[in-house]
This record gives sequence, structure tokens and C-alpha cells, in this order.
Amino acid sequence: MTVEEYLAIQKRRVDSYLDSYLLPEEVKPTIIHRAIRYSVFSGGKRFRASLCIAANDAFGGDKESIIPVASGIELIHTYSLIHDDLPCMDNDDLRRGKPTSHKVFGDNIAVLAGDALNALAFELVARSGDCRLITILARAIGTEGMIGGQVADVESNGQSDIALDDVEYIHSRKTARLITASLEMGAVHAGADPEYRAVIRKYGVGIGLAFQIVDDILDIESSKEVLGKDIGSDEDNDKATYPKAVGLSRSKEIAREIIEESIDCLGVLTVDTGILRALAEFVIRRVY
Ligand code: GRG
Repeated sequence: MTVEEYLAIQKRRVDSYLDSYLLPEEVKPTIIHRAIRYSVFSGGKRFRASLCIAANDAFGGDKESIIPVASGIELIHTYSLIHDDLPCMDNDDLRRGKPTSHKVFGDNIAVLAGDALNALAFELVARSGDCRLITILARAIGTEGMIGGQVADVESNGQSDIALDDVEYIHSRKTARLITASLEMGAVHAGADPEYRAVIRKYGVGIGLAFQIVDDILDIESSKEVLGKDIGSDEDNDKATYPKAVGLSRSKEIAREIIEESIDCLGVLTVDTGILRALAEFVIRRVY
């Protein structure tokens, strides 16, 4: 099975679960349920959900009860994208090839759709009955995690020079923390030993950072048609990116080095890490 096929299978499972969980569009207030469904089913890769499932499966976890957890993680991710696109953040008009939430429903409903997804995500993770998963997720997206990274990102906008350490600080929080949490939640759900969890975290920190570096590169080198969003947005917003700090070709080298280190660190595990390795490789060659 190719990694693309693996991702497609997990996407179908997660989307089907979310479709049965999320309220229908006809439920009042209809606009919020339409807005939620519009963004959730707009075509994401479900990469974070797939990482969670892959970690769970690698450590022999239950293959069904991980699905609500993985689905909840995707709701957090969707909430972050809706808010990230807002005029007060990156002010983007296009996401996953469609007009952004605030363009369709207005800023107020887009903010509320993001807030609602944040709450719904925790309901789904709580279905595991394991409050360790809730804690991992809450810490990952809080002020020392995703929100902290986003704050540093917003504050760095418009700076003409950016140090590599500062971009690494931003990327390892705004993007890598949720990716790391996705993996750790899968490993914990499966009952993995603490030393194995530490290995999975290290792998997650690496692939999470590389994922955002590749995102920076795609914002320069890809196209609106392939990426499903306007390119050049980082430059327009004078954002802190790896290419801005160290140039495009060094950014590619760094991303490749980090991915190789992440794959290497899986070597100490005695379980089958084939899918995790393939997902790490996917990070470096993804085109959207
Ligand atoms: C305003 C309260 C408030 C919170 C904002 C916006 C935000 C919190 C955090 C932003 C974090 C963020 C959007 C990081 C970008 C991560 C990233 C690389 C997104 C693209 O991920 P993909 O490629 O997207 O997995 P798909 O569409 O495939 O799901």
C-alpha cells in the first residue's frame, strides 16, 4: 500500500465518523452547522488523524476506539485553519480550493465555527474515557503550544530580518505541537511504554517542524491550483519563514535532514514502524 492510499483510507474512516457525529445543516442555528460542515468537509488530507491512527496501530491499540480521537484532532486542526485565515490573522480568501469560512459566512460566524470545533473536538477525545489524551491535546494547543506559536508568529509579522531560532520557535509550536500530540495520543491510547512515547514525541517534533518548513517552501514554489490557496501569502504578510531566514535551498536541506533524523529515531522501536516511516517521507515530498 502506498502512503497516499493509506491516507485515503484513514480519511474515509474519519470523514464517515465526523459525518455521523456533526449535527446536520438543518439544525438551528443553521448557519453555524453549515459553516462547520463547510470547513470540515472541504478536503483536508487528514494527516494528523492518520498519524494518530498509525501510532495507535503500531503499538497494538484498539482500531475502532481511536477513530473518535483522531477525528477530534482534525476538528482542532480545522478550527485553527478557519481562525488562521481570518482578516485579523493571515487574511486569506482561499483554503483547500474553496473560499475561506469568513468569506462565505462572515467574520463573526467564522470565529464562532472555530470556537465550536474546539469544543466539539474535546467531546470526541473524551469518548476514549482517557483524560491523559485530553491533557496532551489541551497542552499542545494552549499558550505554550499552537496558540503560543501563533502569537509569536503574529508578533513577528513585518520584521525585515528573522533569526533561524525565532522561526524554529514559531514553527515548533504553531504546527509541530499538534502533530506531536496526534502521535502521542495514538501511542498512549495503545498503552505504549513511556520510553516508546518519548521516541514517538521526538519523531513528532521532527516531522512537525519539517511539515511547516515544507509549507513555507510550497507557499513560494507551488501554485494556487495545486495548493488550493493563494501562494505568496507569507511574503505578502512579511511572515517569519525558513526561506526568509536561511533561503530556499537551505530550507530544503534542513527539512530533509530533519526527516532523516526523525526516521532514524524510530530505529530503537521493536514494533512495525513502516507506516510511520512512510508518513515522514510523505512530509518531504507532499505537493499540497
Ligand atoms: C485566533 C483563538 C485563535 C487561535 C488561532 C490560527 C491558530 C490559532 C493557529 C494557527 C496554526 C496554523 C494554522 C498552523 C498552520 C499549520 C499548517 C501547515 C496547515 C496546513 O496543514 P495541512 O497541509 O492542511 O495538513 P489540510 O488542508 O490537508 O488539512
